[in-house]
Amino acid sequence: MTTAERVAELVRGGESFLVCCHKRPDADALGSALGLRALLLRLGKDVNLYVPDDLPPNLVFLDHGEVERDLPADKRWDVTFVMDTAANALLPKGLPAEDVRGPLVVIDHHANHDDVGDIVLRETEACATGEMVMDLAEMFGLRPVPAEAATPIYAALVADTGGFRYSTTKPKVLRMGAELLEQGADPWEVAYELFEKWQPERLALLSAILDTLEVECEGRLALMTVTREMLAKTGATDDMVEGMVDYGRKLKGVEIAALVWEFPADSGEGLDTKISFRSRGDADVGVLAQRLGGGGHKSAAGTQLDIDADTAREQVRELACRVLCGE
Ligand SMILES: [Mn+2]
Repeated sequence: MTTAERVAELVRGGESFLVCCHKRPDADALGSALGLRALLLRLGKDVNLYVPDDLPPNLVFLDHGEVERDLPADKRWDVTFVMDTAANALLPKGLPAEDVRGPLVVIDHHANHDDVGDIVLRETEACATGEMVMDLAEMFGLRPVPAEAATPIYAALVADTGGFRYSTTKPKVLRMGAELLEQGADPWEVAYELFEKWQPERLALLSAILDTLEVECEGRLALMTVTREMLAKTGATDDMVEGMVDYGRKLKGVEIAALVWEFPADSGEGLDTKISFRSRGDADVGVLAQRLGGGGHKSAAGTQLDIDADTAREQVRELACRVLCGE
């Protein structure tokens, strides 16, 4: 039996399901979770969609009251799904113990991952976890997908393909996009909510970040920094940093862009440094991030270090130059 068939069997045999996604959800995590919830409801199942974190402002449009911030007490689930999650550290907080939640089924598309989950359905070729939800819908005989699944799954595909631009945008993905539009997704609404609709503080932050841009390695590496001071000065919030690293990659000739981001430490004391990587071509930033204790995809990855931003920037510079130039 394939893993997909095993998952289908668990769905057919179960009655109550808990669906969640990784910490600090992005559009693919939340969209694929909402999509799976809609499918399970169509199959007559009982579903709770649990996301304890605040939704970033650009994803609020996806939630029409489906998302539960707290779990009902005294309830048990036959199976728990965690969407788009590649690492134990990214499991949502407050996930119930195994005797309450049942087996943990991970649906994911990250090539770099640890051993999270009891049953792992992972398609590293999929452009998004949302694409895998479309394949599950097919198995359940739910294609075309129900209207209530269309917008969240469409958002998942659009976000993880950078607006159907990345090389993961296979013909199959565009056919799925077409189906989702036919089922009611509004392409401009989704694109505007996900990528535009910037507050003035965010544009001011972009301007400040661009002031920190340095190009190294004969124009192949772009380095940028966000400090707490820059956030305070511009009035921007941490979720506005999302996507800023892409600006480094826009520069002609840049193969790797890195954004070094001062971030309140997980311990609650002092500052950590998050690093986001983007790659344009052959360079594998997933491997680069892994060497710094993180992970991700070949073209988009990240890590978190408990050192200051300047030291982190130096480490990134050294490591990325070695990857690019073999020095
Ligand atoms: Mn994803």
